[in-house]
Amino acid sequence: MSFRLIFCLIFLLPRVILSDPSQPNQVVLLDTTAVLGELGWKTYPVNGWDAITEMDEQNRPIHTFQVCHVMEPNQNNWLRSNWIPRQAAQKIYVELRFTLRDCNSIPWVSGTCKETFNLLYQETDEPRGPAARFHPADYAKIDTIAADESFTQTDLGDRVLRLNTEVREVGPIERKGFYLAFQDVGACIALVSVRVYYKKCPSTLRNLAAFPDTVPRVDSSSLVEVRGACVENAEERDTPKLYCGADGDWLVPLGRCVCSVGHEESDGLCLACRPGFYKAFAGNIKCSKCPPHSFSHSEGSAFCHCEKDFYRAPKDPATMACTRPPSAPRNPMFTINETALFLEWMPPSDTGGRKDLTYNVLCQRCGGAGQACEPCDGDVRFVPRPLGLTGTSVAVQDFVANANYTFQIEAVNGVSGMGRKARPLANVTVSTEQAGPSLVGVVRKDWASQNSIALSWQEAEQPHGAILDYEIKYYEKEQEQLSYSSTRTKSPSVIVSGLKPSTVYVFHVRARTLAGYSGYSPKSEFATGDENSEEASDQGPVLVIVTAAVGGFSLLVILTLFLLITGRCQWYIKAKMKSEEKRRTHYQNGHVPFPGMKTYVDPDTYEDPTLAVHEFAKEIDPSRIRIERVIGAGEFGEVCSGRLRTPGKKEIPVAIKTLKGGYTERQRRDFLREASIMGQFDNPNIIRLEGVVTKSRPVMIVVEYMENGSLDSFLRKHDGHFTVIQLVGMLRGIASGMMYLSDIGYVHRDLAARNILVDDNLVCKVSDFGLSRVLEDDPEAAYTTTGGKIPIRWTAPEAIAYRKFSSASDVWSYGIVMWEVMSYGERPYWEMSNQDVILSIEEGYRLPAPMGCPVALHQLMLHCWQKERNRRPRFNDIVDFLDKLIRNPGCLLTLVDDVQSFPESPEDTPEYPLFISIGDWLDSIKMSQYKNNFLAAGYTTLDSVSTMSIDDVRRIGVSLIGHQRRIVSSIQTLRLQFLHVQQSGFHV
Ligand code: ACK
Repeated sequence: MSFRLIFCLIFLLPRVILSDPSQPNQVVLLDTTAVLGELGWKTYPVNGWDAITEMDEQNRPIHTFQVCHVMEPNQNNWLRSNWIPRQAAQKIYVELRFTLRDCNSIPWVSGTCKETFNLLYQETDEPRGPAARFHPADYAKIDTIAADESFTQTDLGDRVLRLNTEVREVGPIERKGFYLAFQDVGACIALVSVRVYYKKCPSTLRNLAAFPDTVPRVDSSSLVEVRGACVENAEERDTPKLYCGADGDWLVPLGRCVCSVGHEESDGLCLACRPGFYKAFAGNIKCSKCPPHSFSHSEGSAFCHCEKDFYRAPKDPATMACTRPPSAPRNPMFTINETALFLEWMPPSDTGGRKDLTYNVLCQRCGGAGQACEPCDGDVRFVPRPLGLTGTSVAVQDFVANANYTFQIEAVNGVSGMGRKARPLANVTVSTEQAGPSLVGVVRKDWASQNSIALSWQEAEQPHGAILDYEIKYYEKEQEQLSYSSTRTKSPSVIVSGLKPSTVYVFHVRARTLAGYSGYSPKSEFATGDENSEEASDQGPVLVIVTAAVGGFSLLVILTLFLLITGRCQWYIKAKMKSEEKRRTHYQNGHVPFPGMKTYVDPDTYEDPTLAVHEFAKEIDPSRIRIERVIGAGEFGEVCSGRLRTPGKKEIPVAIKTLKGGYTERQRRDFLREASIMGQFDNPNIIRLEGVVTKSRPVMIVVEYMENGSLDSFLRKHDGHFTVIQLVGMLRGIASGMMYLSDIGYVHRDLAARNILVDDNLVCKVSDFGLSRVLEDDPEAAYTTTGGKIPIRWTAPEAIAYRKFSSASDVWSYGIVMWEVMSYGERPYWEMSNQDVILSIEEGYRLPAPMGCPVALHQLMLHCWQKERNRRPRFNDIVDFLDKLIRNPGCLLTLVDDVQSFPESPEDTPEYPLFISIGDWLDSIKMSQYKNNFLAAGYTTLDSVSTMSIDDVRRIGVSLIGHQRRIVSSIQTLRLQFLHVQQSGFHV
């Protein structure tokens, strides 16, 4: 009995779609369902497998192969495909769809019926000829295929046919092609379809890069790295890459391309910008509309051209609108007094659309009637300068009496000079009509030493009023064109010091009255003496002062002068002598401690840091500590307050710093480093270490308790509550602690009010030790370009610039702490950015005196902030000075607010910047919002502002106390500046 018929009847299944063309990561090598003609597969023996081709409803063939010799034993029927070219495949997948009858469903077949068949393959480089014989042994077995589902039985006892799908991988395939073979050993099978494919990662566009079709590796765990090529009008940012996975999926996109200039991304491609738009930079940004006053006519523009009469400065970005030169300044005005001429104007009505507006003032001096005008050249002096002014005013000094001056004020911006338009100028003509003094008489040399020359001269014959002072201008004869110095004196003689030996100098003298300056006397040339000069002994009181200043004790000299002038505090001279002597023995060649004084040991020099802790800190049994409450959070863990019991002693309050759990070895070392440092100190103004807990958890550092916490928050909480003497007492304590540290060679690096602790008797103690860790910890510390973190506002410029930390840089920080204390915890430099702080210090700006600050203290601050670090006072100078102030509180009565006259400044008095407009000044103290209040109240010049009292400031509408304080502090400094300008010599 043949089962073929039975089988055919049950086999007629609906047509199944066997291949899925929407699978882009498969390349099909063979799909029997898609073959339209004869398949032409071979069978061995010919009557084993049967090829049946039916037609579907669309008249396409359905190729099936059947075999069902279940009744006969020893079946060995082979079906072999045609030769299948491998193409790029390294590994192929064979997907079989078939039905298989279970032997139980066929009567009388037990023993011969099978339920599996074998799948085999053979690789060859070319198809075998038609005459080639079939050798089963040439085929390698891929797998024995069994049905997942064969015929199953329904509840009603009917059998339902199920289609099986099996997929097998074969690889690596190395020859050019292969045959598949199906071996039947006695089963009842219908092979409905065979699909052979390999996998690939299909070509794709990703991140504006194109990736080609890529065949995965045979080894499924390794990926193929593929480099993409940027699409047209795109350029590489980071090399675009994708990885092709074994299943034909792209993985891990890296790098990218971006659209080039003039092009923007759209649907994965880079399209040209439309006319009227531009894109100046490569990047995945959209094209932008041309900025105002510019246009683009073509597609793909990288920039827009400026309209007529509009320009771009060389550094203007393409994104900026085109701009034009400004119109002329408006309403030029002048005011004149005896010594200074102030020019003021209003900004131009058209700034040209730019912000970089500056002004140039050109000066011409005109003689009497009919005489031609000529450039003023170096005759007059402009403060701050004649060119590149940012404000709308300038002071003109040193003009000659009885002359006519014409000033041309020009507004300039970044595109001035482009195009060919005439320069718009505003003109002011000023006549200095008052009669100035006539020339002084002949200048004589009285004597000369190696470094000084004494001069005298006859007073002007026609002074036309009281001589206010004389100005002596001098320069090295050889260096005439390069620079000159000047000095002033009230009497008709002077000793000019600081000169080079054996050098010829040229001197000019001129007199000043309320009406202005006389002309300069004719040149007088005098030489200094050489080393053997008999005149080489410097004498007289002025010389003593000069010597002292040159000796580097400028602070003391200034203060001496100041205090002498105020007619009090004679003790200071003695103190100065003692302090100088002490310093000479103590500080020669840097740090040399007194004999017997211990020197600080850096714990980092210990190979084993634990050893350092135990050398300098006592181990405390934790049972002696009682933690009461948490008072703050440190970087390493909580800071608590509590009590420490010591046998035979009174229980004492302590602060306990803890190291939180889960720390690393490095954190533990950094945490304990502070104890190793603190344990070396023994001074009433340094926080005292009681001991450490290292042998149990948590690790702790126990220090004395300071009832009032950190100084900055303490002062802010008690704003205005203390007398000046109390504040000076606190400062004295800090200076004394710092003197101790510098004496034993420890540089703190982070001295600031936040790192000072205060006890309930207002005693201040220096805390927060730990070298670099301190800075890591400090929220104020910012990274600098030289590396490392630095609290910029508290740090000396040399430490910021090249990490030159020293006791002298600690002195700078101490000056800042003084300022914090005197301003009750105000933030140094207010809201200025760190960068602005660095720049303004570099330009010579220093913090003004806080409101109510005694002159002597602000002077001390200024000396701590000397740029030259060797000129700063040492901590022992500071302690001595503060001690004297405390003993003579009368010296603290002169507040900066009250200063009406200021002593002659020595050469090293810091220079302050001169603000010329109210706007500049308010900008510099970040109070620009009040500009209109000043102007509306009639304060149009800084001169007038410098006379304002705190009541005036309140009256013009500054209601916030902090702002009042900041403005008044700065007004005090302005006052000093005016005095300083009027009274000091100038260096050009
Ligand atoms: O400003 P404060 O009250 O003072 O808050 C901080 C907080 O712990 C985190 O450092 C306070 N603090 C630190 N050390 C001590 C101490 N020895 N005595 C009292 N308070 C301390 C500090």
